[in-house]
Amino acid sequence: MSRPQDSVDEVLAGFTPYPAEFAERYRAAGYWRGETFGRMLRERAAAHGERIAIVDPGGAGPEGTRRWTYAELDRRADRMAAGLLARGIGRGDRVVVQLPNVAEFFEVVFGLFRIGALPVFALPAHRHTEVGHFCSFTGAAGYVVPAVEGGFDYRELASRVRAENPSLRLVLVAGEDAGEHVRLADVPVDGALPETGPEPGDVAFLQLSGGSTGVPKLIPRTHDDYIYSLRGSVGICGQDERSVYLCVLPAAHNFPLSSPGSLGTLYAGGRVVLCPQPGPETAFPLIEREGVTITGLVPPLALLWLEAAERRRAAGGDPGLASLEVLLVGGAKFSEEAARRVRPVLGCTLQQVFGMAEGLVNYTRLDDPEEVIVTTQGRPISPDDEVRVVDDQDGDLPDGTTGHLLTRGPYTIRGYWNAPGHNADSFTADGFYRTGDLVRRTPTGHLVVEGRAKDQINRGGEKVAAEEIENHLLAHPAVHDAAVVSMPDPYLGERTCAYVVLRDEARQAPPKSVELKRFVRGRGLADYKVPDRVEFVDAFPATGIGKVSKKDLRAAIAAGLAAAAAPAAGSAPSAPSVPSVPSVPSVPSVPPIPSQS
Ligand code: AMP
Ligand code: DBH
Repeated sequence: MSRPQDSVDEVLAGFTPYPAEFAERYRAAGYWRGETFGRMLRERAAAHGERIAIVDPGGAGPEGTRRWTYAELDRRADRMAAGLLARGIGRGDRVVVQLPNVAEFFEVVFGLFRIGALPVFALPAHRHTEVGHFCSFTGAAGYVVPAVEGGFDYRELASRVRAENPSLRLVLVAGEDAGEHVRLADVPVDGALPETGPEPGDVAFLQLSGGSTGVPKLIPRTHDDYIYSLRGSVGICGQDERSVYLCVLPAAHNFPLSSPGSLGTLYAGGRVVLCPQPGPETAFPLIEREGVTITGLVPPLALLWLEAAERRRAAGGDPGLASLEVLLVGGAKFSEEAARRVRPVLGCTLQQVFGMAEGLVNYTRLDDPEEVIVTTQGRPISPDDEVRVVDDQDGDLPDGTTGHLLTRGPYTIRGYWNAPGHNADSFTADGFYRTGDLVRRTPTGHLVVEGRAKDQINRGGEKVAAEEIENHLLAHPAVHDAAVVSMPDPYLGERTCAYVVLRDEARQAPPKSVELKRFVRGRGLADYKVPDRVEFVDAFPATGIGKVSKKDLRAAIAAGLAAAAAPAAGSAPSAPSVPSVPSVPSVPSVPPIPSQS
């Protein structure tokens, strides 16, 4: 068992600090005010003790609803903190938190904040491969799960992960039957907490990157920097203690956590209502019953909500959204056409948000002209967010020209946690984060997301790193090579298409697409990462220097889908099934990379 000081040192060793002159500047400007999450909750409890902080509707109608006041959340966080300490979790320890949208999420996270242990924010969709990586890579001491959720038994996953990770001392289960693990409800105790909590400049938690590499990278965020982004977000989104935020997306994701999200809402002294299911049939009645004023959605969900509201109106009903003032949409590009429908159909103001767990968050402002709201992805929170739009050689481009977005600022990390190799690629020498996004800046300083240079598929806000999936496909005995690309999709924006070259020996009895999908799922990956489509080709098209041309692969699948969707002349307009996409022209062999001489 590592002693607390070792854990603190380990966290520090993986952390790239803000250079001193920047830290001083951010403090002098009043961005970093020396707050910590533990003290923030204490202060809110002192100011708003009897106000409701968290509403958890549970599964079973209004009578099952739990309502925690600020005073109660504060007391629960203290008792959880004391209980965790008593069970050997201490300052600097990493604890993987994989909870659905339940009140316990906040009890655990604030309990951890209070003792300076670091939540590692896993998503409910993550499975053995991802969770195993988070635990081993962070040397996690604890892991917190629900019992069974969405038909999946997280206790079994935890048993397996625990057997493989000697660092894992404590598995906590939010549920009645913890199996061989410890019931979360048995942890809280009355007990003294250390006099000195974490410092404002300490890493508060590790957030996940959607990533573009083989395994997800971890993002260290400090109390100072994250709380500044909350304060900025709360102001921009017009939140105060009257705000009621509906947490629809998985609570641990950076968007619903902080933009302005549940933590921003608590910062403002408002009320967080947890939505157990994201669909309109669950969300609309909750909005009406709880008087929800603000929520955040990814584009595919926003489309679902728009359709549901339109349908109810068309049937002479009322969707019951009168209390809703602001709808944030982000995580992936929201089409202008859909954006235009938000105000007339949902009766609220759209706020586009283009953010990243690494830091920078852009919002359209509530008082921006409607044209700006529907055609841009917003502008940065802070006057000290430095935004550069550059060409392939890092040369600055004029406004209006599309280029790579680089950013540096008071809440953008200077490095991934414990990843010197990736950091050399992902940050410039002077500390700008290479977002991998292609953007254009308008004369008003708003950004328009035009595309992506990183090797990632954005599946309706859920990010899939191509390399990660390619590695899993390559593990299949019949697969010689794999290239995963995006294909257009009217609902999710993009889906994943895996191009596969089979080994010669496998060509006589080639595997079916479904078999490869099943194989990837069987490797213990989140469901959203399983390729939506598999295409077999003899070889990949190559770029001039012999790399796989993903651009050509994307064009081929897009053209194939468009041809399949377009009614052939003289035939019936509906195409019942998508015929197979013409395979990419095969290149005889990949030319060698020219030598540097
Ligand atoms: P992550 O780094 O995993 O937190 O994912 C952040 C990425 O999501 C950004 O770098 C963008 O690629 C994408 N993203 C987030 N919001 C938007 C948006 N409103 N429009 C387009 N892309 C977005
Ligand atoms: O996609 C994201 O990661 C994201 C989107 C909107 C985000 O991190 C955020 C707002 O803070």
